[in-house]
Amino acid sequence: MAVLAPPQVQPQQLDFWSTGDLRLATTAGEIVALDPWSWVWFAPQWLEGSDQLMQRLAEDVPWQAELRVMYDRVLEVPRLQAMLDSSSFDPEHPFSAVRRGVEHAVGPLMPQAGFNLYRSGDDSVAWHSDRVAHAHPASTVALVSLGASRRFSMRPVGGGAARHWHLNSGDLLVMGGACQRHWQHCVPKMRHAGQRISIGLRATDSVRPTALRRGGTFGSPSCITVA
Ligand SMILES: O=C(O)CCC(=O)C(=O)O
Repeated sequence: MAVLAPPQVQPQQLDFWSTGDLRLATTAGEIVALDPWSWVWFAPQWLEGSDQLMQRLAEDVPWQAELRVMYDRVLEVPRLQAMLDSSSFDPEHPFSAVRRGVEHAVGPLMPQAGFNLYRSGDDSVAWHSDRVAHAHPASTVALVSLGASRRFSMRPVGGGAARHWHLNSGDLLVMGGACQRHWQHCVPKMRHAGQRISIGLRATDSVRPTALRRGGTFGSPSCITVA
């Protein structure tokens, strides 16, 4: 099957939501088709005021260091993590504002939010696909980046060339369609990096991002429907 040419979304002023120091969705970014069923929407500088949000989350999230058994060894997971129900945040908390912004952009979200704190360049997340796809094959995963810049890579599950993005503070990256079945993603270690927090929000369905609904093009809708 022919692979779609990466569709382009013209940057546009969405400016739909702001509160306090936070301002969301200043650019629509670009949507790239990874294969006929999988797409990534990358919206750089989607969130202004990300430093304050990073500070609040660093203080307010109950971060956990976890251990994992790998073969016969017990290893520390190389980052701090938390999985929280979004309702545990006050509606006035900047996280709640960001969640409403993501929901506005991609559609209804699952209540759970995943948080990762990368303390330095030694912290990372290895190649994986999100487990949400086991129950929801067409799930959409939105990642909001805060703090230090890190590389984010995706590679086809069956092998093939990887794609890379540089995620800066305030960027939004959304993986949609069949990304969690056909592709894996990772944040590799790097030599020098400061602290970074990522917020992961998930939708059970393959959604059409606002950027597309507002006039972007992505071939026909069936291109983002899991076959
Ligand atoms: O930190 C990121 O941007 C990626 C996080 C991730 O892949 C995950 O939590 O499953």
